[in-house]
Amino acid sequence: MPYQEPEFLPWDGRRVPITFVGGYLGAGKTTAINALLAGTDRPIAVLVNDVGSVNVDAAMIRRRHGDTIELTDGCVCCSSVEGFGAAFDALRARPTPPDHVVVELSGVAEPARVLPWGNTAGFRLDGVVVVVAADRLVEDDASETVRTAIEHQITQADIVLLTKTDLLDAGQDAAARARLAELAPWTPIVESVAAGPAGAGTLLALGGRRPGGVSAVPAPTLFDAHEVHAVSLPTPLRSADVAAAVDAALAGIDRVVRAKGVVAPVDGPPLLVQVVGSRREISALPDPEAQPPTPLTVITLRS
Ligand SMILES: Nc1nc2c(ncn2[C@@H]2O[C@H](COP(=O)(O)OP(=O)(O)OP(=O)(O)O)[C@@H](O)[C@H]2O)c(=O)[nH]1
Ligand SMILES: [Mg+2]
Ligand SMILES: [Zn+2]
Repeated sequence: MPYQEPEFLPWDGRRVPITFVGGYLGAGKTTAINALLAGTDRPIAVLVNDVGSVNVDAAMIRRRHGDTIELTDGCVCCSSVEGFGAAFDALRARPTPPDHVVVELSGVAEPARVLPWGNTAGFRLDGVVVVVAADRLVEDDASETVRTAIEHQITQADIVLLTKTDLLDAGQDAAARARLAELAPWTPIVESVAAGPAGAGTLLALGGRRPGGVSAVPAPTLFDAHEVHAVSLPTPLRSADVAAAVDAALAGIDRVVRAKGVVAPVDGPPLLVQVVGSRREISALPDPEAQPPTPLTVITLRS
């Protein structure tokens, strides 16, 4: 059944601004949103869309920020529209509105496709932040799909948040910025270092989407170009063996662009596993009690 927009406006007609945060898989959206939330005590509601059946990101954000709603198992711009509608209904049912709503889109979302939701009853669109990982802009062997996806997303941004410049040398850094300037010459760029206390103001007060930014709503092609798998690691597993087990599990899977999950070794606290391209990060969870283990959500490119 198609989503039915309510006819009444909640909160005496007040409209709560919405910021969409898009950007390709693993670009740093969750990291940036957590930094932004840490830098403000305004009541902000966060909607988190993760394509896997387990919403690792919502748990990561919720641990530090109570007001988090998860949208799981599909991309809100292509296949989880009802979940999106239900989340807005739940917000509208509150007696007091949040100050602002931040939506983390899935890494395969086309931000332009969700823009109409920005003006659903009780809300108004504040803007679209697209998170762009600098290292992706200068990848020599980037797949055509990934390159096109990122370029598409960049053209839909009101503001670009550039991350991972710390991974580049001076020459690569200059090349990444030149590429970005070419792709989005009129789009303001802020950096992840500024996404903390100062960044909250910058990112959350775009003041309404710039008119004319997007001329057509693109077809949802990115989601179809990707495949989502749930991969369980062998058990029991010792902490020292987690990295090797992740490598072994991923070695058997072609064209992995992203993997993440929470692993519970038998001899230590749970570990957060993050894989972006060829880069791997295994870290302790800040508050291990709060999160049960999950299979690895592995996203691959379809060939
Ligand atoms: N070096 C570096 N790593 C970063 C930066 N920002 C994020 N990361 C790392 O990149 C990985 C992915 O970060 P997330 O914030 O989960 O990225 P995301 O865009 O939310 O990922 P998905 O929601 O799965 O698409 C994690 O291992 C982060 O620690 C950055 O500025 N520099
Ligand atoms: Mg995320
Ligand atoms: Zn989508």
